[in-house]
Amino acid sequence: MKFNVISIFPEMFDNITKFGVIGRAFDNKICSLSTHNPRDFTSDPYRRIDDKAFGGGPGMVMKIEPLELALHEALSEQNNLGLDKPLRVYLSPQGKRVDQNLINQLALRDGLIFVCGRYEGIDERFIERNIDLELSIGDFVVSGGEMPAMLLIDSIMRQIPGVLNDKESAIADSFMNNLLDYPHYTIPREYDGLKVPDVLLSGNHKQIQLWRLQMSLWRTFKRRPELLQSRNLTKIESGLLEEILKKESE
Ligand code: 4FN
Repeated sequence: MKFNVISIFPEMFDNITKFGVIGRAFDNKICSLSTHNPRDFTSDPYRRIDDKAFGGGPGMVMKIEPLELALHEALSEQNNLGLDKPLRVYLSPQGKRVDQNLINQLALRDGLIFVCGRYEGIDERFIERNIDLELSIGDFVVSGGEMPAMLLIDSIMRQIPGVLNDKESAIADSFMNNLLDYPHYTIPREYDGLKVPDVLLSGNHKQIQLWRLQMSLWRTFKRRPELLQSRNLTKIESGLLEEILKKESE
């Protein structure tokens, strides 16, 4: 998988190639990333990539020309690698909200181009002419599209075969069922009077599995009920959920 990123702060992306499972995947050349700085494609002596907004108001807008030249460099690099028509993604608050389903779709592509905005955003004509998909990571203000892009790269890479080892994949698969995680515990068995639930010490694997599923269902129902909407519960699952809700109301 080849990532190209268009950003005026390309050094921010050095970090994600260095650490943890994602860093290892870059070392192993399973994925590669290159950046394209619009500032390198300015034609005026001040190297301006932004200017005042037409219509007035505070804040600056990123100019179309340096962005398009940076994009063309990204596209020709993808082309030289034999990847034609990479998906061009703009990270913005106007975009579609990202979820795991969308991440899985993106992980099927060979090449992705991310465009990161700064200031008040980018000239709308750039989006109209060049962008396939506008995506948002959530409804909160950020300073630029770089951190959202890095977050997506992390999440997408985890879904690419060979990035995680077998053990990591098994763990990752276990939370791919659209439910929140169950609670986790490790040693000591008792800490300042706080105990580990008895069932986890019982050695009864069937019981433990059911308890964990029940906790996952309960937490999801309580904290993120909308996640249960996307999927029908099995008979066992709805039984476990009913049981704990009944226990709770007693
Ligand atoms: N943000 C909001 C409303 C108005 C503006 C913003 C905002 C970075 C260039 C966009 C934000 C959120 C999720 C990119 C936010 C994202 C961005 C993202 C983003 C600088 C202009 C800006 C209603 C969401 C609070 C700044 C809401 N996912 N403007 O943050 O790029 O990807």
